[in-house]
Amino acid sequence: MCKACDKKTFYITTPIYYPSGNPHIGHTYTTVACDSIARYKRMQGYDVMFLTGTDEHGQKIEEKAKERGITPKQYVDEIVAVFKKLWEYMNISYDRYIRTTDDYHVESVQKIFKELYDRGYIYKGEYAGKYCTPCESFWTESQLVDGKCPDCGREVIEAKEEAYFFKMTPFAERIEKLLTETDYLRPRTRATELVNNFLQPSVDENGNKTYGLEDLCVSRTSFSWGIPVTFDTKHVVYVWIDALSNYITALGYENGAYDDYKKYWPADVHMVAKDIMRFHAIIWPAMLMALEQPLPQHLAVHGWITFNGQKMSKSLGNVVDPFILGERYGVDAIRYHIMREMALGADSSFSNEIMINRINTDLANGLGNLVSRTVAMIDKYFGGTLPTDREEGDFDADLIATATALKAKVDDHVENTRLNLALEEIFKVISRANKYIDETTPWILGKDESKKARLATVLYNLLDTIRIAATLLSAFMPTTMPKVFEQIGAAEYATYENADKFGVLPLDVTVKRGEAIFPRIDVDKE
Ligand code: ME8
Repeated sequence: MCKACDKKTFYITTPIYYPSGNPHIGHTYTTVACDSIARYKRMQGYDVMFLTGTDEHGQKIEEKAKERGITPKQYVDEIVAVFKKLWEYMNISYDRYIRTTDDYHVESVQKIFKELYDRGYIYKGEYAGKYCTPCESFWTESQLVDGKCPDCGREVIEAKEEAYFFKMTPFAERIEKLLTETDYLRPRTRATELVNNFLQPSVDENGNKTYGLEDLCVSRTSFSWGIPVTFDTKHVVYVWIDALSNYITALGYENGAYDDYKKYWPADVHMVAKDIMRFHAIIWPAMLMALEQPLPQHLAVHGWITFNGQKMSKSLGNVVDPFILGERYGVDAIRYHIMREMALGADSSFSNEIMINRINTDLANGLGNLVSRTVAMIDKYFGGTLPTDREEGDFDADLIATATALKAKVDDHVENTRLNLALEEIFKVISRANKYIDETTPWILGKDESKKARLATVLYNLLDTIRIAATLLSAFMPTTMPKVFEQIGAAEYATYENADKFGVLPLDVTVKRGEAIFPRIDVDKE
């Protein structure tokens, strides 16, 4: 709760992405999904903090910069500019952008590292293990798949060096409970896999529960592009303590750059894909437990956008460029498509054909057609302004009940990060409205002078249903919905508060014909 304004707060984060290559449609998915939730929450009256950013340290970046003969900072600056440009292009309403190279973050991470050391949770040891250079990940023998990196399937090398470690076992039992007994992890079905693969609980001969959870290597000496450990400067903080801390340093934890920690922490939703689930499900809670800080409410884990069955990724080079898609099909159509296709927890295979069909069926034929038919009929039969006489008839009650029940359903799905289902519900109402046109046959009513009041009622019901659907959709498709409001004469009435009420538009509403909101894509031409 914000003390100054009495509003409930809502804090949502994307992962901070590696600027080791340009962003693709996978990064776009997570960011667009968080953006839609942030917008929905703002619409509901929450004081929202939506954080995104970039994770800029590490060996891979150091190497890439070297190849190009520039400094790592110059290298990341260029790519960060592309990330920011993409988020602007995709209409992402983030409130704050953190770069792990920002001074305040560096300062906080150094303090966090020292604090964990002083509390006895970080100790010095030696690391020997299998290392995947492209993924910057150490693996144990048992985690390898056919002797190769379990994330990218490539060769690993033997590596050994002095390193600091973070003790994980003191937190294992609490983490197991967090994953299996609370609503932290979404979907919960992933808890078993995490517990078995990483916590590895077992009962010893004396009946005591033990865990096979390994300590985490948290410093490196083999490269220098990282945050130096203040009390042992040949070490740099290694990836996860640097990266995960962003969620609190961006609010001002252990730094003077911001002062929002008390207001927004703990986070309401961290959204990530399954590749970094274990870090957010196990290491992040352990770090917070060690620092004696409150734990985030929810970790929402989505699957991967795949292409020909493989994860779309920079290192595999099979990426789809969101700028190109947006130019071709429209930013909101892309936002809609990726959110509609991805079910929480499952992968979603990217295909142009599915995307075009989806855009044509739902957006052009479904919503676009509903708006243009309704507005065109009001123009044709009433010169653009409805008369105020009304006559109720068959099918009205069902349409109105369906439309007014929508908000509660969408609220529930957004609350539980099921964005595909939220969109599915909205489009059921749009289909219901299109069916209502077939049931009430306004073109026949229009031929009969004595049916004018009935015709006005039918067209009004359509407008008010569109208002409800478009209001709820405006969090997902923020560019095009204002155009819908404009056309249906709802600009001042399209509020969240009105989204479960019917009869909100004035009886003598005036519509304004405009361009097709979602033009149909010619499949053959494509
Ligand atoms: O892991 N499908 O950065 P990263 C869906 N810096 N989502 C995808 C995706 C795909 N094919 N590819 C990427 C890192 N993503 C760390 C994170 S957080 C403290 C540190 C999205 O650039 C998805 O959100 O590899 C995934 O978790 C993230 O990008 C990984 O981004």
